[in-house]
Amino acid sequence: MPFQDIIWAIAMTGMGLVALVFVYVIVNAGKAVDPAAGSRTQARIASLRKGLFGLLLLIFVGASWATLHRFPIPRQDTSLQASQVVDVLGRQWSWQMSMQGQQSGSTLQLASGSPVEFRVTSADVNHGFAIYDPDGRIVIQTQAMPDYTNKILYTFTKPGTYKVMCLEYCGLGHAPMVTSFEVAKAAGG
Ligand SMILES: [Cu+2]
Repeated sequence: MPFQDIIWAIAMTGMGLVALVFVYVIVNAGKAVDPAAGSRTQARIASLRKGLFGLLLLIFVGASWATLHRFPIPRQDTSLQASQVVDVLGRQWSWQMSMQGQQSGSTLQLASGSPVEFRVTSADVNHGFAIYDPDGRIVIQTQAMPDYTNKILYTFTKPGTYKVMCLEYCGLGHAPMVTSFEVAKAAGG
């Protein structure tokens, strides 16, 4: 069954249940209520409400933990202790990436298996710094902002040629604002 049909079936079932509740309420609206049965119902509703609140709380905490426990943004106010540090400067319309100890102007060479800290900033307007793996999948991204440095941390596992593209429209030369770098297997790693 296609995914959309499953969602459709779930939605129709849910709407059907709501409609049934409406019908039940309308049919029973005119009937006189036995006071004892009324207070029993009140008590049942109160305990149901408590249970539902507990369930929602559990779902909220569980979903928050599941989606945030590996928060992808490292602390910005301390040194990240990465063995490889790359300074990234975006400008209209090119990327300048440099690592200490490597000749500027040549293609950046990184090693896989150990964390790389990218310190990303901009010389003019906001740019979006995004790294794509050799298969064209985005692996990490952050904003390149003037007068501010955003730090991101990433450990490459796949050797190959990685592409950097701008993710925020920054003027006429935005589309070709592309560069690349190499990731090689670390010696002995
Ligand atoms: Cu751009």
